Formats: sequence, structure tokens, C-alpha cells
Amino acid sequence: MKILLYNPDNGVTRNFMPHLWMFLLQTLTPPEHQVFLIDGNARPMDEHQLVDFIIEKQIGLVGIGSMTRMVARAYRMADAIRAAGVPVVMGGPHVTEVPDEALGRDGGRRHADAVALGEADETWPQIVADAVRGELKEIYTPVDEKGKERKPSLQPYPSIPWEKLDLEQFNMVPKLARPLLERHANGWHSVHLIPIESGRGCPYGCEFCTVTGFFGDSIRFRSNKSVVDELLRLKKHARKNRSQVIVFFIDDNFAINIKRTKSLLRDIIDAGAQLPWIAQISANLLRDEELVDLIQASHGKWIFIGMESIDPVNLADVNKSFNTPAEYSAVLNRLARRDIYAITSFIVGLDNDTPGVADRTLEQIASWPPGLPVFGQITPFPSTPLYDRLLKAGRLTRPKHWLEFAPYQMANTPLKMSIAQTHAELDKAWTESYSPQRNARALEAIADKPIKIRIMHFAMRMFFRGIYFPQMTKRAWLKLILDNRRSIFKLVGEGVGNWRAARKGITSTVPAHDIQRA
Ligand code: B12
Ligand code: SF4
Repeated sequence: MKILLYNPDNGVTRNFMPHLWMFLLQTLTPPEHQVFLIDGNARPMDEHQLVDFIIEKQIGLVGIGSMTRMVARAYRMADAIRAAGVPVVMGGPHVTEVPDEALGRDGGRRHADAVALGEADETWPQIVADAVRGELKEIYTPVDEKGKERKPSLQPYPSIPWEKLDLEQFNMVPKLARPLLERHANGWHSVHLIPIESGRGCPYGCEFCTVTGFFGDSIRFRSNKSVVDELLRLKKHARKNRSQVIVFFIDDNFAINIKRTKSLLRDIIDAGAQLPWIAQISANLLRDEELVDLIQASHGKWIFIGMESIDPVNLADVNKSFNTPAEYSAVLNRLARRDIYAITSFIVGLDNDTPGVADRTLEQIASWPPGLPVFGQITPFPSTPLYDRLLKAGRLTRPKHWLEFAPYQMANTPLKMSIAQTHAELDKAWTESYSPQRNARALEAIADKPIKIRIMHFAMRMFFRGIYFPQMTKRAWLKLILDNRRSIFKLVGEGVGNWRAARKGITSTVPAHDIQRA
């Protein structure tokens, strides 16, 4: 049978990282079947184009995965595919949280023939076998012989053949810049961010988060060897193709078991399997100096930290008191001393937020080493304790916000400011964080660092700005370059200076402005 796995586009950003579920399920599909993958972020298609593709390739089963925010689009696609007579199975966090919606059991239209609830590693081969026989069940739940929910152990873990897959559609470098970089920057014309999971689960149970409910509070890990082998294969592939691979360890809390994380990082170092990596780690776990040393030695470059708020009352409200705003600065400095920077994530519209929250947060951020702040409005995802609390309190203004998805729009009334004020705060936080002035200041703050680090920092700022301000066109990129021309000229000037010096045989690790000063 021919199978298509489809991930709808998120409508905000393009193809910066493959979605792991597609590659994982492809790997877990029995080899007699042929699997096609379409990620709408890399290959945008409307309903007609997708159905034409399905008919042309004679696809017999379509699997669609979706987060809550893309589910309306996922349903539209599913409706068109089913109308063409091809069965659809849906999986992922949203359908797991509200399966009745996809199956039309809530009074609405039916969108899927079957839903795969929870982790589908073990149910997927069964789904495929049933589809081949034309006997799809409506619901697939991973259970053991006694009917008790079962979580895959992750040992063994399938080997995803990244090196054999065509990943060119996920090249993060804008097409415009590739020829220039190919000529002058070894390997940087092709940069791929590859998702790797080393474990699943987080027991912390923050009120707004779906992870504890979805993956359960039992944490499971792959073996160190399986992760190290995957890294070694990726490293070899990058070398062979003269390209850059950056790894995103997508574990929800990469250091949730510090002892295990240290042992994994030691094994990565011992095997020489280092690739630049990014991971999500909560601030409380970054107190450990030895852990941070190992992060550095294993080439960890950026850590995503869910700070959420600088207000302890807000943190207590959402069951995240293990975050201590008073230590944020120390944590970020501990990382920055080792050239590791943070993606700091904040939620706006929490119950104790009042007008001015953006300014207060920006002021704190300005006192920290430069990082990449991201801001989102509080979002009540279905099946979370937050959703239930707001529903009970009659505070959900758009109880099915996902069916009328609008980026950065509140779905509930905050307690101490209006929805309009919350949107204004969010807008201010993004606008100021990525203004050309802030970008220049961020570079200034790390002026003593090697140019490679500063260029990377600046490039990341340009990309991260695009999370809020759409940067999908050449025009948008050109405007961005123009607005930030001072910073760009400085970096390019220094880079060219270093390059010329290197060609003349003068090796310099001193930033050009230091040379000028000397
Ligand atoms: C990586 C990641 C991202 C990446 C996404 C890009 C990418 N290419 O992967 C980035 C960092 C950009 C991101 C951003 C966001 N994310 Co995110 N992200 C994750 C994360 C950490 C890992 C996803 C993953 O790959 N997991 C591993 C795979 C194997 O698990 P899985 O996807 O669930 O797939 C399994 C099953 O669900 C099932 N399955 C999935 N799809 C399908 C389809 C079929 C047909 C079948 C049969 C089975 C199936 O089988 C798989 C194997 O068991 C998850 C948390 C988590 N641990 O999953 C959050 C998560 C998915 N993100 C979440 C959220 C909320 C967001 C943001 C909205 C946050 C924000 N406020 O901005 C943004 C939105 C981004 C956007 N523009 O769309 C929520 C989603 C909740 C929900 N109900 O939708 C999650 C669950 C985290 C959370 N805190 O609750 N995210
Ligand atoms: S620490 Fe992160 S992954 Fe864990 S429950 Fe809280 S928000 Fe979710």
C-alpha cells in the first residue's frame, strides 16, 4: 500500500525543522509499504493540490498529525481527502485530547476514519495492517494485554535513516544567501536542524501544559548508545555533504534526570559525537555547574528555558513555582560564561499580569546576557488543568479557539487587564525585543566573543523575529536587512578583515575592533 503522512503548515513560519513524528512513523512502517511525506511548511499545498497528489500516487491511506493550532487546517485537508474516497487516520496531541471532535461524535462533522490516541509507535503497524484489509477501527489506543494504557519504552528505538532522506527542503538558509555562502563560508550554505528525542515525559505538570497528560509522568529514555549512534551518523553525513547539522533534542525537559543527562553527555563527548545542539531545560536544573560544563563540552549552544513570567505569583498560579525569577540572571550568566545562550520563553496574560508587564519583563531581560526572548499569550489547550479551570470560571471567550485559529489572540479573559491590553503588551514585547537597536545592543554585549558566535547570534535574532513578524517574502527579508544594516556592515566588515588576514597568513582570534583599538 502507498501511504501519505501529512503535516499541515502552521501559517507562521516555514520549513525550519522536520516534524519527528513523520520520520518516526515512516521508519516504523513495515517495509512492504511505500511511505510519502509532505510537510506543508516545506511544501505548501491547498486541498485540491493535496488530493491531486494522492490520486496521482494512488495513495491508499493518509495519516495526518497536528498540534491544536493547526487542527482546523488539518480537518479541512482530511475532509477533502475523505471526499475523494481515501481513508484518513489522525494522530498527535490535539486528537488525543479531543478525539470525539475528529470522529464527529460531538455533533460536528466527522473528519477522520480513525484516530490514534497517544504515542503511536506500537499502534501504527497495526493501523497499517487494518487499513490494508479495509478494516480500520475508529480508535487506536496503546494498551497492554490487560487493557491498561502502555507507553513505549524507547528501548530499543528505531534508527531513523536521516542520511538517506532528502532534507534539502528543510535547509534553513534563505535561498538568496546560499550561493554567496557556498563560495565563502565552508558548509554554511546548507544548515539543517534535526529533531532527536533522547527521552519522553515530564512529571512537573505545569497547569497550561499538555505534556504531562500526554506522555505521562513516567519518564522514559533511549539508551545512550542509540542517541550517540544517531549523532555519529548525522555528523558523518554533514561532513560528507559539506553541510551543517544542528541537533534539537526535543525532550520536554532534557535534564529532567540530571544523572542520566550527564551520563549521555559524557558518552557523546567520549565518542566524539558532538554536533552543535539546542535543548529545552528548566531553569531549576541549570544550577548544576557540572551539568553546564558538560553541556558546553558536548557542544550545547542554545537552551530553551520556559521562564513564563518574572512574577512568582503568576508562576504559583500555573503550578510552576519550581521556577525562581530571582535566579534567572545567575542561570543565564552561568550559561553565557560558557558561550551558551538562552531562548527565554514568556507567557503574557497570566492572572497576575497588569498593564506594563511587557516593560517590566523587557527591563529584566535587558539586565541579562543577550538571548532570544519569545512571548506567547496564555493559551488554554484542551484537556489541560488550565482549560478546566477557566471553563469552570466562565472565562473562556473562545472555548473552541482552535476551530477559529488566529495567531496571538487570547481565548480567555485575563484577570487584571483586558484582552486588548494583553495583545498590546504582547506586541510591545516582540517589537522592542527585536528592534534594530536591541539587536545592535545584543551584539555589543558580546563584543568580546569570537565573530563566529556573534554572527550566529545575529542570524538567530533575525530568524526568531520571524516567529511574530512574518518574514515569508524576499521583500520582508530585504527590509529586515536594511533596518539592521549597521549591525550587518559591522559584522561583514570584521569578517572580511579576518578573512583577508587569514589569507595573508596572519591568524587572528582577536575581534577586528580590538585590532583597531590596539
Ligand atoms: C519540537 C516541538 C516544537 C517545534 C515544532 C517544529 C517541529 N518541526 O517539530 C517548535 C519548537 C517550533 C514548537 C513550537 C510550538 N509548540 Co511545540 N512542541 C515540540 C515538542 C517539544 C516535541 C514534538 C515532537 O516531535 N515530539 C516527539 C514525537 C515523537 O511525538 P509526537 O509529535 O507527539 O508524535 C507521536 C504521537 O503524537 C503520534 N502521532 C503524532 N502525529 C501523528 C499522526 C498520525 C497519523 C498518527 C497515527 C500518530 C501520530 O505518534 C508519534 C509517536 O508516538 C512537543 C512536546 C512533545 N514532547 O511532543 C511540543 C508541543 C507539540 N508544542 C506545543 C505548542 C503549544 C507549541 C507552540 C504553540 C508554543 C507557542 N506558544 O508558541 C509552538 C507552535 C509552533 C508553530 N508555529 O506551529 C504543544 C502542543 C499542544 C497542543 N495540544 O497542540 C506541545 C505538545 C508541548 C506542550 N507544552 O504542551 N514545538
Ligand atoms: S516543565 Fe515544561 S514540559 Fe514539563 S510540565 Fe512544565 S511546561 Fe510542560
